Amino acid sequence: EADTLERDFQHTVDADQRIEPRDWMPDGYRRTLVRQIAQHAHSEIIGMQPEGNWITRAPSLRRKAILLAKVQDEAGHGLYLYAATETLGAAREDLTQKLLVGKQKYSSIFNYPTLTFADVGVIGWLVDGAAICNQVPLCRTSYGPYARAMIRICKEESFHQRQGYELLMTMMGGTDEQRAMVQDAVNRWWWPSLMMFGPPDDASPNTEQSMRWRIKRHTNDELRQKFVDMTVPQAEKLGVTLPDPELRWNAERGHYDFGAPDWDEFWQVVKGNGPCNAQRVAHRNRAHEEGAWVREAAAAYAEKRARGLDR
Ligand code: FAQ
Repeated sequence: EADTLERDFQHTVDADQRIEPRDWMPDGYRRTLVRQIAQHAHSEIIGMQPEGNWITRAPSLRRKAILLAKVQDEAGHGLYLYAATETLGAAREDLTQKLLVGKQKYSSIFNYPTLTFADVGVIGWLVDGAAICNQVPLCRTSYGPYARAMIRICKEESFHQRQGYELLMTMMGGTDEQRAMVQDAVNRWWWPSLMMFGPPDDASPNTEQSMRWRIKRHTNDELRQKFVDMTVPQAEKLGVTLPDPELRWNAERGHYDFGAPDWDEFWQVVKGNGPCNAQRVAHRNRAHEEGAWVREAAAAYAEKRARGLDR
């Protein structure tokens, strides 16, 4: 009987139909989804820190309002994604705990510092750009609640990407010093952005099975290539140089050739040894402790309401 269930499941997936929370699914499929979606949710929540660092120092009221709204959107994305894991039977408290003690990962990209305001623009342009490349195909992922969450998230991400690009365009039209700030930020964020897509396919243990289950719709290297192809013309228009001497158009392939990121650095960051890993996790722990009274008050209120005492 288990065989029939598994066969029917794969049939549904192969027919490009969605798997819904009450459908039978293999344990490995459920585990992989909880892993990937939780990691994605944690990335949104930790990802609030690098840009949050600049909210109090934004150069104008307009830039401050925009940045506040973007960072709030990221909190929202984290919440929808945690809700998607709950449909798989995960408990949000448990996932939060695993993030706080370093047992679950979040994206490597958020372990790099934001040194100037140009970093805010470059995060919008490159980091949100990479996020969109990776996430648009996830709107067609086989698990229904994840696919549906991705539709709204992608709409907001493309708005974020445009605000980053517009910020950079404005800075590039400014002084020499501002242009140098943008170039410096691009130099620092380019390679980490390429690493967001994960290890090369031949070093990616999860890709093959995730493709068969149609959780992932493209491999890590396919999406990285797509990102490079999309970004090079944007860099030219902006007037910045991407820091890769091997980057050039390959007419035969119809794609840009590009150099390899430093994969040792990537694994170091993933293992917790990046420039800001300790700071990011410590900050999240502090925020969690400082928010304890809010959780207690909300739980007390919910209990009171359940007993009908608020009326
Ligand atoms: N960082 O076998 P694979 C955002 C881990 S966008 C850290 O290839 P998989 C928006 C991987 O987990 C960022 N760890 O794994 C935003 C696995 O370890 P595990 C979030 C990484 O899952 C913008 C191991 O390496 N986006 O937040 C990374 O098939 C601006 C082997 O790798 C998503 O999460 C990495 N870069 O493919 C917010 C998208 N790459 O778990 C604020 C959804 C790999 O076995 C500001 N996720 N690892 O212990 C995915 O598409 C996939 O999970 C991949 C990795 C492509 C990231």
